[in-house]
Amino acid sequence: MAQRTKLFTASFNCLKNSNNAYSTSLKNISWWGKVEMGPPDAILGVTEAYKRDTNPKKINLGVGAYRDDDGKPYVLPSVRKAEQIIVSSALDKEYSAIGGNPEFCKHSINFALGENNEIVKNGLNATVQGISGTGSLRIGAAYLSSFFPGSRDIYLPAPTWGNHVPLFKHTGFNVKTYRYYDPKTCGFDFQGALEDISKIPENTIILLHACAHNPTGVDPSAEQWAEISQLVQKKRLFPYFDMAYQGFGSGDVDKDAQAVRLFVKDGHTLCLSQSYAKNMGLYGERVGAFSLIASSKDEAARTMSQIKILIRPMYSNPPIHGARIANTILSDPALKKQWLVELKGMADRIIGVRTQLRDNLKKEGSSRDWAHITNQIGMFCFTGLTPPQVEKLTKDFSIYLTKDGRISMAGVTSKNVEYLAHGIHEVTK
Ligand code: CBA
Repeated sequence: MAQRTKLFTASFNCLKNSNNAYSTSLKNISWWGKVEMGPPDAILGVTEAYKRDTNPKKINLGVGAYRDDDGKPYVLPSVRKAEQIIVSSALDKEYSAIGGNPEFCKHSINFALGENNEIVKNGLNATVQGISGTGSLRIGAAYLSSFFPGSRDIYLPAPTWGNHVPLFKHTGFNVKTYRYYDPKTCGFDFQGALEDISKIPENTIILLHACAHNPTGVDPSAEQWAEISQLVQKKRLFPYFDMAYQGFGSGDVDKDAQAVRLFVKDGHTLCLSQSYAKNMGLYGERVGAFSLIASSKDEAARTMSQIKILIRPMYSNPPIHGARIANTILSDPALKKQWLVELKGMADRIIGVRTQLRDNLKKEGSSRDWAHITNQIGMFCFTGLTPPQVEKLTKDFSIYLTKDGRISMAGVTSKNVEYLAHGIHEVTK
């Protein structure tokens, strides 16, 4: 022991005495010298730039996060109520199960498929709590990457939410696209989509936005969904639905779930990722769910076991608080009713500012056709602004949006809409 202490003191003194040499040699060991500076995130990087801007008139229309008409983040009263219920129950802080809160999972899949659906009744779903929409998509991607018996290609709509691409690439998929948006009409390219989907090789995964497509705000009609469902079935493709905006598209949670419910009714087995970030305003709580609809109860059970095996080394088990909030709302009929009214209120405010933006552009004297502002739905408007116009809007007016010309309508208010319309007109006239 004495010998070891002596040795330690000697080497410590040696280090102290040669402090310069020590730090020089450390400087020479550069493990990360070849790591390049990465670009800021295309969406969240916009918020960072906005925060640095000192212009009092600045507007952040980058990230899809709801604001009230004063431009303030909005915590739903139903969420506040649920939190009070949770606090007064003095629940423990034990770990959740690997698959999360089972009650929440059951309510979540019923919320997507409708109460009393045949899938849950017959035990055909494997549902786990995920870390909001992104984490739930990631669980699905990891599962498909390990177990999907078909191709390693995945087809995404063009364009799609920017994060879909790295998310699927990181899990080993080759990302390909099918036509979705027609810039000429600022609407859904139905013929283009059908043509491209019909060329996708069999046994391939296709990603579909369930409602309120991001970034375009353009959804297929009920009739178009029916045709897409038939084609996907005929081509033996595997559908993966991303439903991050249930209730935010139309204000009606059942209407927004129509595509997923139709596919289930048509007999597809599928994957579904859900997020409660937008519809419950639980952004930072990270509440979501991943479901796989299997073809038998036994298949669902085996699938579930493998999903849990994938989750365990990723993050062990999900956080408890946000799922408790969502579960409290979804399981209490009175609170759920209140929440649905508040959700419709958010959707309606966005629909209202779409009209205000269009009217103000007209007032500014813009001769462009801005019909798509009111035709598109959900949180976003795909304005058609070009990257140089976006840059000018940011530079001259401190209006922040993503380079593709997408604006988050959730950040537009009755107070800033005039200024926004003025800026848009100035850069597009
Ligand atoms: N899918 C789609 C289609 C989305 O638009 C988003 C969020 C998510 C993930 C999944 P979360 O993990 O927060 O539940 O959402 N997209 C954004 O609203 C934003 O939250 C957006 O501005 O595009 C983001 O993370 O980029």
